[in-house]
Amino acid sequence: MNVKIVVDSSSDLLELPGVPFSSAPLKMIAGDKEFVDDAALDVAGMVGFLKRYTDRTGTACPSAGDFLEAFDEAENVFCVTITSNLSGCYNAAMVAKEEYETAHPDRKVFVLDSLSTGPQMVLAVEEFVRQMQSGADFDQACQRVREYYQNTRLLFALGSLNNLARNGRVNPAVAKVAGVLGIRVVGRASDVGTLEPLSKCRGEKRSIQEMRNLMEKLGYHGGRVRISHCQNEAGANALRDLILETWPQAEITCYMARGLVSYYAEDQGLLMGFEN
Ligand code: X90
Repeated sequence: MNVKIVVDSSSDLLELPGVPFSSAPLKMIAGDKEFVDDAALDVAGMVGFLKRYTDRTGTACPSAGDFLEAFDEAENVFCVTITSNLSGCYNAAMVAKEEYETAHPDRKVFVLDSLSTGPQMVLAVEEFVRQMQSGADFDQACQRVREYYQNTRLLFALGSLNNLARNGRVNPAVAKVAGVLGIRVVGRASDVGTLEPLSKCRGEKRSIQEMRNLMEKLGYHGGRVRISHCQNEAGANALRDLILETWPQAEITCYMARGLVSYYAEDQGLLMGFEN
């Protein structure tokens, strides 16, 4: 059976060694300049450019056609998208699924609305790979990922919510709090896939401590953790080390966010997906 995994670029994944895989890129737009969130994107260069750019900027999700292209000629496609509450990705993927299945009645596309983004999407993809490797068939694997996914969460710590507010993704009043120098808004992806601020922390050290405390409150007990950071490797590593103090067996990886997450999480932002 020929199975392919398709995500959008908010997952921060560029490839999956040994597994047929595609990422449909979102785009960041500043005037007539377009940054395509693919492997060729110079993320640090984009972040630097946007810091100096004072006009309006925005993002755009991939089209149904982009998803169709990503499905390629796979018999079965496992697809995960960023929350449908903040982006058109899920919608585009569902339109592509309809078209694909109509054109090829013997093929199947499963689309998971992550109600989240970044590292929580990574956890879903990794679980799907484990299921396929353990011999589950496609439908079983999709079903098990759905169950597994219910016991995963996303927490974030952001120093600025400017781009989120300016693009209508969070309430401007919430964004104002984060705009105060040195304040990080710590929050989570809500059950309906929106940003849910939980606390305001002064300084990175406190926000990392708060993320660790919140994950425990949310039922974390030593499972997998994925941390993506925007130009903040030190912060990601500090969070990892703090988690390991209490849960030395935890399996944790840290990595740099790609374009879309960097655009919205902004400089120093941290996102953490974990099993609870
Ligand atoms: O379609 C588009 O143009 C993309 C819009 C994406 C908007 C949200 C991106 C959020 C990125 C910020 C912190 C974590 C948020 C949790 C989401 C439920 C990262």
